[in-house]
Amino acid sequence: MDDLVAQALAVLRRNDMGAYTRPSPRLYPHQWNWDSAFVALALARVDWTRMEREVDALLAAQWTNGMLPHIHYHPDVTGYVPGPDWWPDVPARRAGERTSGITHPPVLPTAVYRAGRAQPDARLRHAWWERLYEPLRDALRFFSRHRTVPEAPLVVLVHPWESGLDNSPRWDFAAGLGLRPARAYTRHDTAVVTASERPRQADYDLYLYLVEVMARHGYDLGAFLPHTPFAVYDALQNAIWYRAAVDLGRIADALGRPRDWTGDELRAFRDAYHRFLWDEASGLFLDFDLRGRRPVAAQTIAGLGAIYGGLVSAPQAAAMWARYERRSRGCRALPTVPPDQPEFEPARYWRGPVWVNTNWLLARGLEELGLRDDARRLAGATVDLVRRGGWCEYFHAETGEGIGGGDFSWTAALVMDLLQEPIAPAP
Ligand code: 9WN
Repeated sequence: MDDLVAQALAVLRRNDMGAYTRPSPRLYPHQWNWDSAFVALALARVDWTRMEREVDALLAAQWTNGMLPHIHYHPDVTGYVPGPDWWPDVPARRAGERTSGITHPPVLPTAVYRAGRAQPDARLRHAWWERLYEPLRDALRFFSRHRTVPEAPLVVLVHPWESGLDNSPRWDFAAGLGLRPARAYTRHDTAVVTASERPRQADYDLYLYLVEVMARHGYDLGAFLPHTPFAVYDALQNAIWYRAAVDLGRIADALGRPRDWTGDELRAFRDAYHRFLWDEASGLFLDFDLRGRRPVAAQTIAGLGAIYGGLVSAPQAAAMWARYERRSRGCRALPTVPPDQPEFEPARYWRGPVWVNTNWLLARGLEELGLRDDARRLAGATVDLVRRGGWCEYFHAETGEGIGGGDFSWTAALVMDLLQEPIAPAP
C-alpha cells in the first residue's frame, strides 16, 4: 500500500467511533452527513463491512419526511455547540435518535454509487444498492417535496451550515443583519482552533438565531419562510443534488428499477439552474436570494459547482475553470474565494483557504466531462498540498500551510480516493 494511503487510513482509524468516523478528534466528535459520505468512498476499497456500517449509521438519523440531518449526535459525547438540546422534537424515523434539524449537501447517493462501483462482487454490490435504494431516494425526494417553492424545481437552502461552506462570503448578506439568538451560548470551536481561522461572532449569532427560528416552526419551510431572512438557491447545493439524482438513476438502471427522476424533470431542473443562477459577467453561477429576489453577488468556488454536477457542457466547464484558475494566480489550487474578491481571507475557513473536498468535487467533475488534463493537475496539486501540509482541515490559500482542525477525516478519505482511483491521462 502506498505510504500516503496507509497514513490516510491511520487517520480514519484514529477517528473511528465504532459506527461512524468523526470528522476531527476535538472539533467535531459527532457524525456529519457529507463527511461520512466522503469517508465511505475511501473505506469501500479497504474495508467494505466497516463502510457499510458508516452509511447505516448515517441513515439511522433519517427523518420521517426523508431528510438526512447534517449531524447525527452520539448520545454519550458532549462538547459540541450546538448540541441536540438546540433541536427539540426532531421527527426521526427511529425514536430516540438525536439529530440536528437541517440537512447537508446530498453527496451520499453519489458516494454510494461510486463505492458500489468499487465492489468487484456484483452480487454484493447489487444487494447493497437494493437495500439502500429507498432511503437514498427518500433523502433526495425530501428536497423536491419539502425544500422547493412553486416557481422552480431548484432546492432551497435554509441555513449556512446546510451549505457545508458555513461562513462563505455568499452568506454575508444575512450575517450583516445583526440577528442574535435569544438563548446565550459559548462557542466551543474557538477553544480548539484559533479564532482568526474560524467564522466570526456575527456568523455564529446568525447560525443560532436561525436554529431558533426553525425549531419554533417545526423545521418546516412553509411555516418558517415568512420569518427567516435566509432562503437561497445555492449553486453548489443544487449542483450536488442534481449529480445525486443522476447517480441514483444509474443505480436504478443497474437494479432494473424505473428511474425516480425522468429525463424531462432533470432537463427542467437544469434549465432552471441556468436561468436563475448563471452570471455572464463573472463566468460563474451565483446563488439566488429568495427573500431579496436578487442574485447574491459574492463570487466563490461554489460558482463552479456545475462542473461537478454535470450541469454544463465540457467547453463551458473548461472556460469557467480556466478563468477561475487565472484569477487565483498566487494561490494554491484552488482557493475557495478568488484573491481578487474583497472578502478574500487566505486563512479564514471558507473565505479563501483551499479545502480537499471542493478540489475533489471539481477534479471528479472535470474528469467526468472528459477534461482529464485539468482534472489530473488539480488532483495532483491536492495530493501534494496534503503531503506537505499534513492531514489538516484546510490549507492557507497562499502558503499551503495546513490549518484548522488536525487529523481531518475527509482530507484523508479523499486523498485516498484520488490515489486509489487515479484519473487516467487524456487519450
Ligand atoms: C457545522 C464537519 C463540518 C463540515 C462542514 C464544516 C464544519 C460545522 C462547524 O464542520 O461545519 O456543521 O461546526 O463548523 O463547515 O462543511 O461538514 O467537518
